[in-house]
Amino acid sequence: MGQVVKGVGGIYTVSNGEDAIKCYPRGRLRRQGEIYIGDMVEVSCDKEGIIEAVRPRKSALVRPYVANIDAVIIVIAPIPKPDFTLVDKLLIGALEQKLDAVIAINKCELEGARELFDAVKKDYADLAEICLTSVEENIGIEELCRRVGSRFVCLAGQSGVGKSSLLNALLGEDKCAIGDISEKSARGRHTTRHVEIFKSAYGGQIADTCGFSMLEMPLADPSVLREYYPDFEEFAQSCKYRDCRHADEEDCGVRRAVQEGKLSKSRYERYLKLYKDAYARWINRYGNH
Ligand SMILES: Nc1nc2c(ncn2[C@@H]2O[C@H](COP(=O)(O)OP(=O)(O)OP(=O)(O)O)[C@@H](O)[C@H]2O)c(=O)[nH]1
Ligand SMILES: [Mg+2]
Ligand SMILES: [Zn+2]
Repeated sequence: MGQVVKGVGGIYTVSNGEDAIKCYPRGRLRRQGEIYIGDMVEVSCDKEGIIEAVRPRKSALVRPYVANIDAVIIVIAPIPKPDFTLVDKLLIGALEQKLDAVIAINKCELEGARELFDAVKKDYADLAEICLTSVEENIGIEELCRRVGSRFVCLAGQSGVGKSSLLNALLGEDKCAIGDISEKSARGRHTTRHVEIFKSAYGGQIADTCGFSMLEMPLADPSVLREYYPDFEEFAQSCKYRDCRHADEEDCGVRRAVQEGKLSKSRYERYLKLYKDAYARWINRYGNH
């Protein structure tokens, strides 16, 4: 048995902790989405390694496919402009999979980092550990390394925020290619195109991923979305209806908390947009009943 630490073009690298071998999946496991990076797999060896079976997963994230992680490090930066809806979606994914979440504000030496830190604290203080890092000026790297500890973590976030740079800094070695930010759009270019797992200093593992910028919410019942907003919970207690979705219901405790400045307006507005999108997709698929 071993762990899938890398997969490119249908060929997987499986490691038993010491040696790594190239493996091909057997039969139906060749289909896309059957094998996740991080999977524990049964391997048989003939001339080459064959992946025979995948062990049950402790956790699973899709697009990119990563299995068995303990925590997700959501990386944002002053440049490219943060996409907080993506942060919200990644947090929903983390909660759904019962993963710990860390938000790393990278490029913290740049202008705007302080304001970004305050905004992140306002919206996410109850939901994730928050830390500041700069690969450029070697700030917060040691601390982030300690936070990773012996866990298996995955770096996630927009293209160009510095995930691969952070990984290299955490490993103390240049293992991953890093990209340029294109000057015109200040957007990343998707330099990392596959997921790969590396050993970290404190006995854990770190997976670098590509941008996740296409992350879509699964087609889920929109009414369950509120379950992934634990920060709304205390205010939802005073909603008139127990199954209130905090959209346009009368006497909604969550909307009241927003009006009274007790709950972040921007976080609520992004929730409402995600709710309405999910609702529209649900109606489109199952009709209005
Ligand atoms: N100023 C500054 N630039 C940084 C810092 N960390 C990374 N960068 C730069 O940000 C750019 C993008 O870095 P990457 O590590 O390739 O970003 P990524 O998140 O892996 O991007 P994808 O692989 O496309 O998802 C590079 O030009 C890095 O040099 C930092 O702390 N400060
Ligand atoms: Mg990268
Ligand atoms: Zn409500």
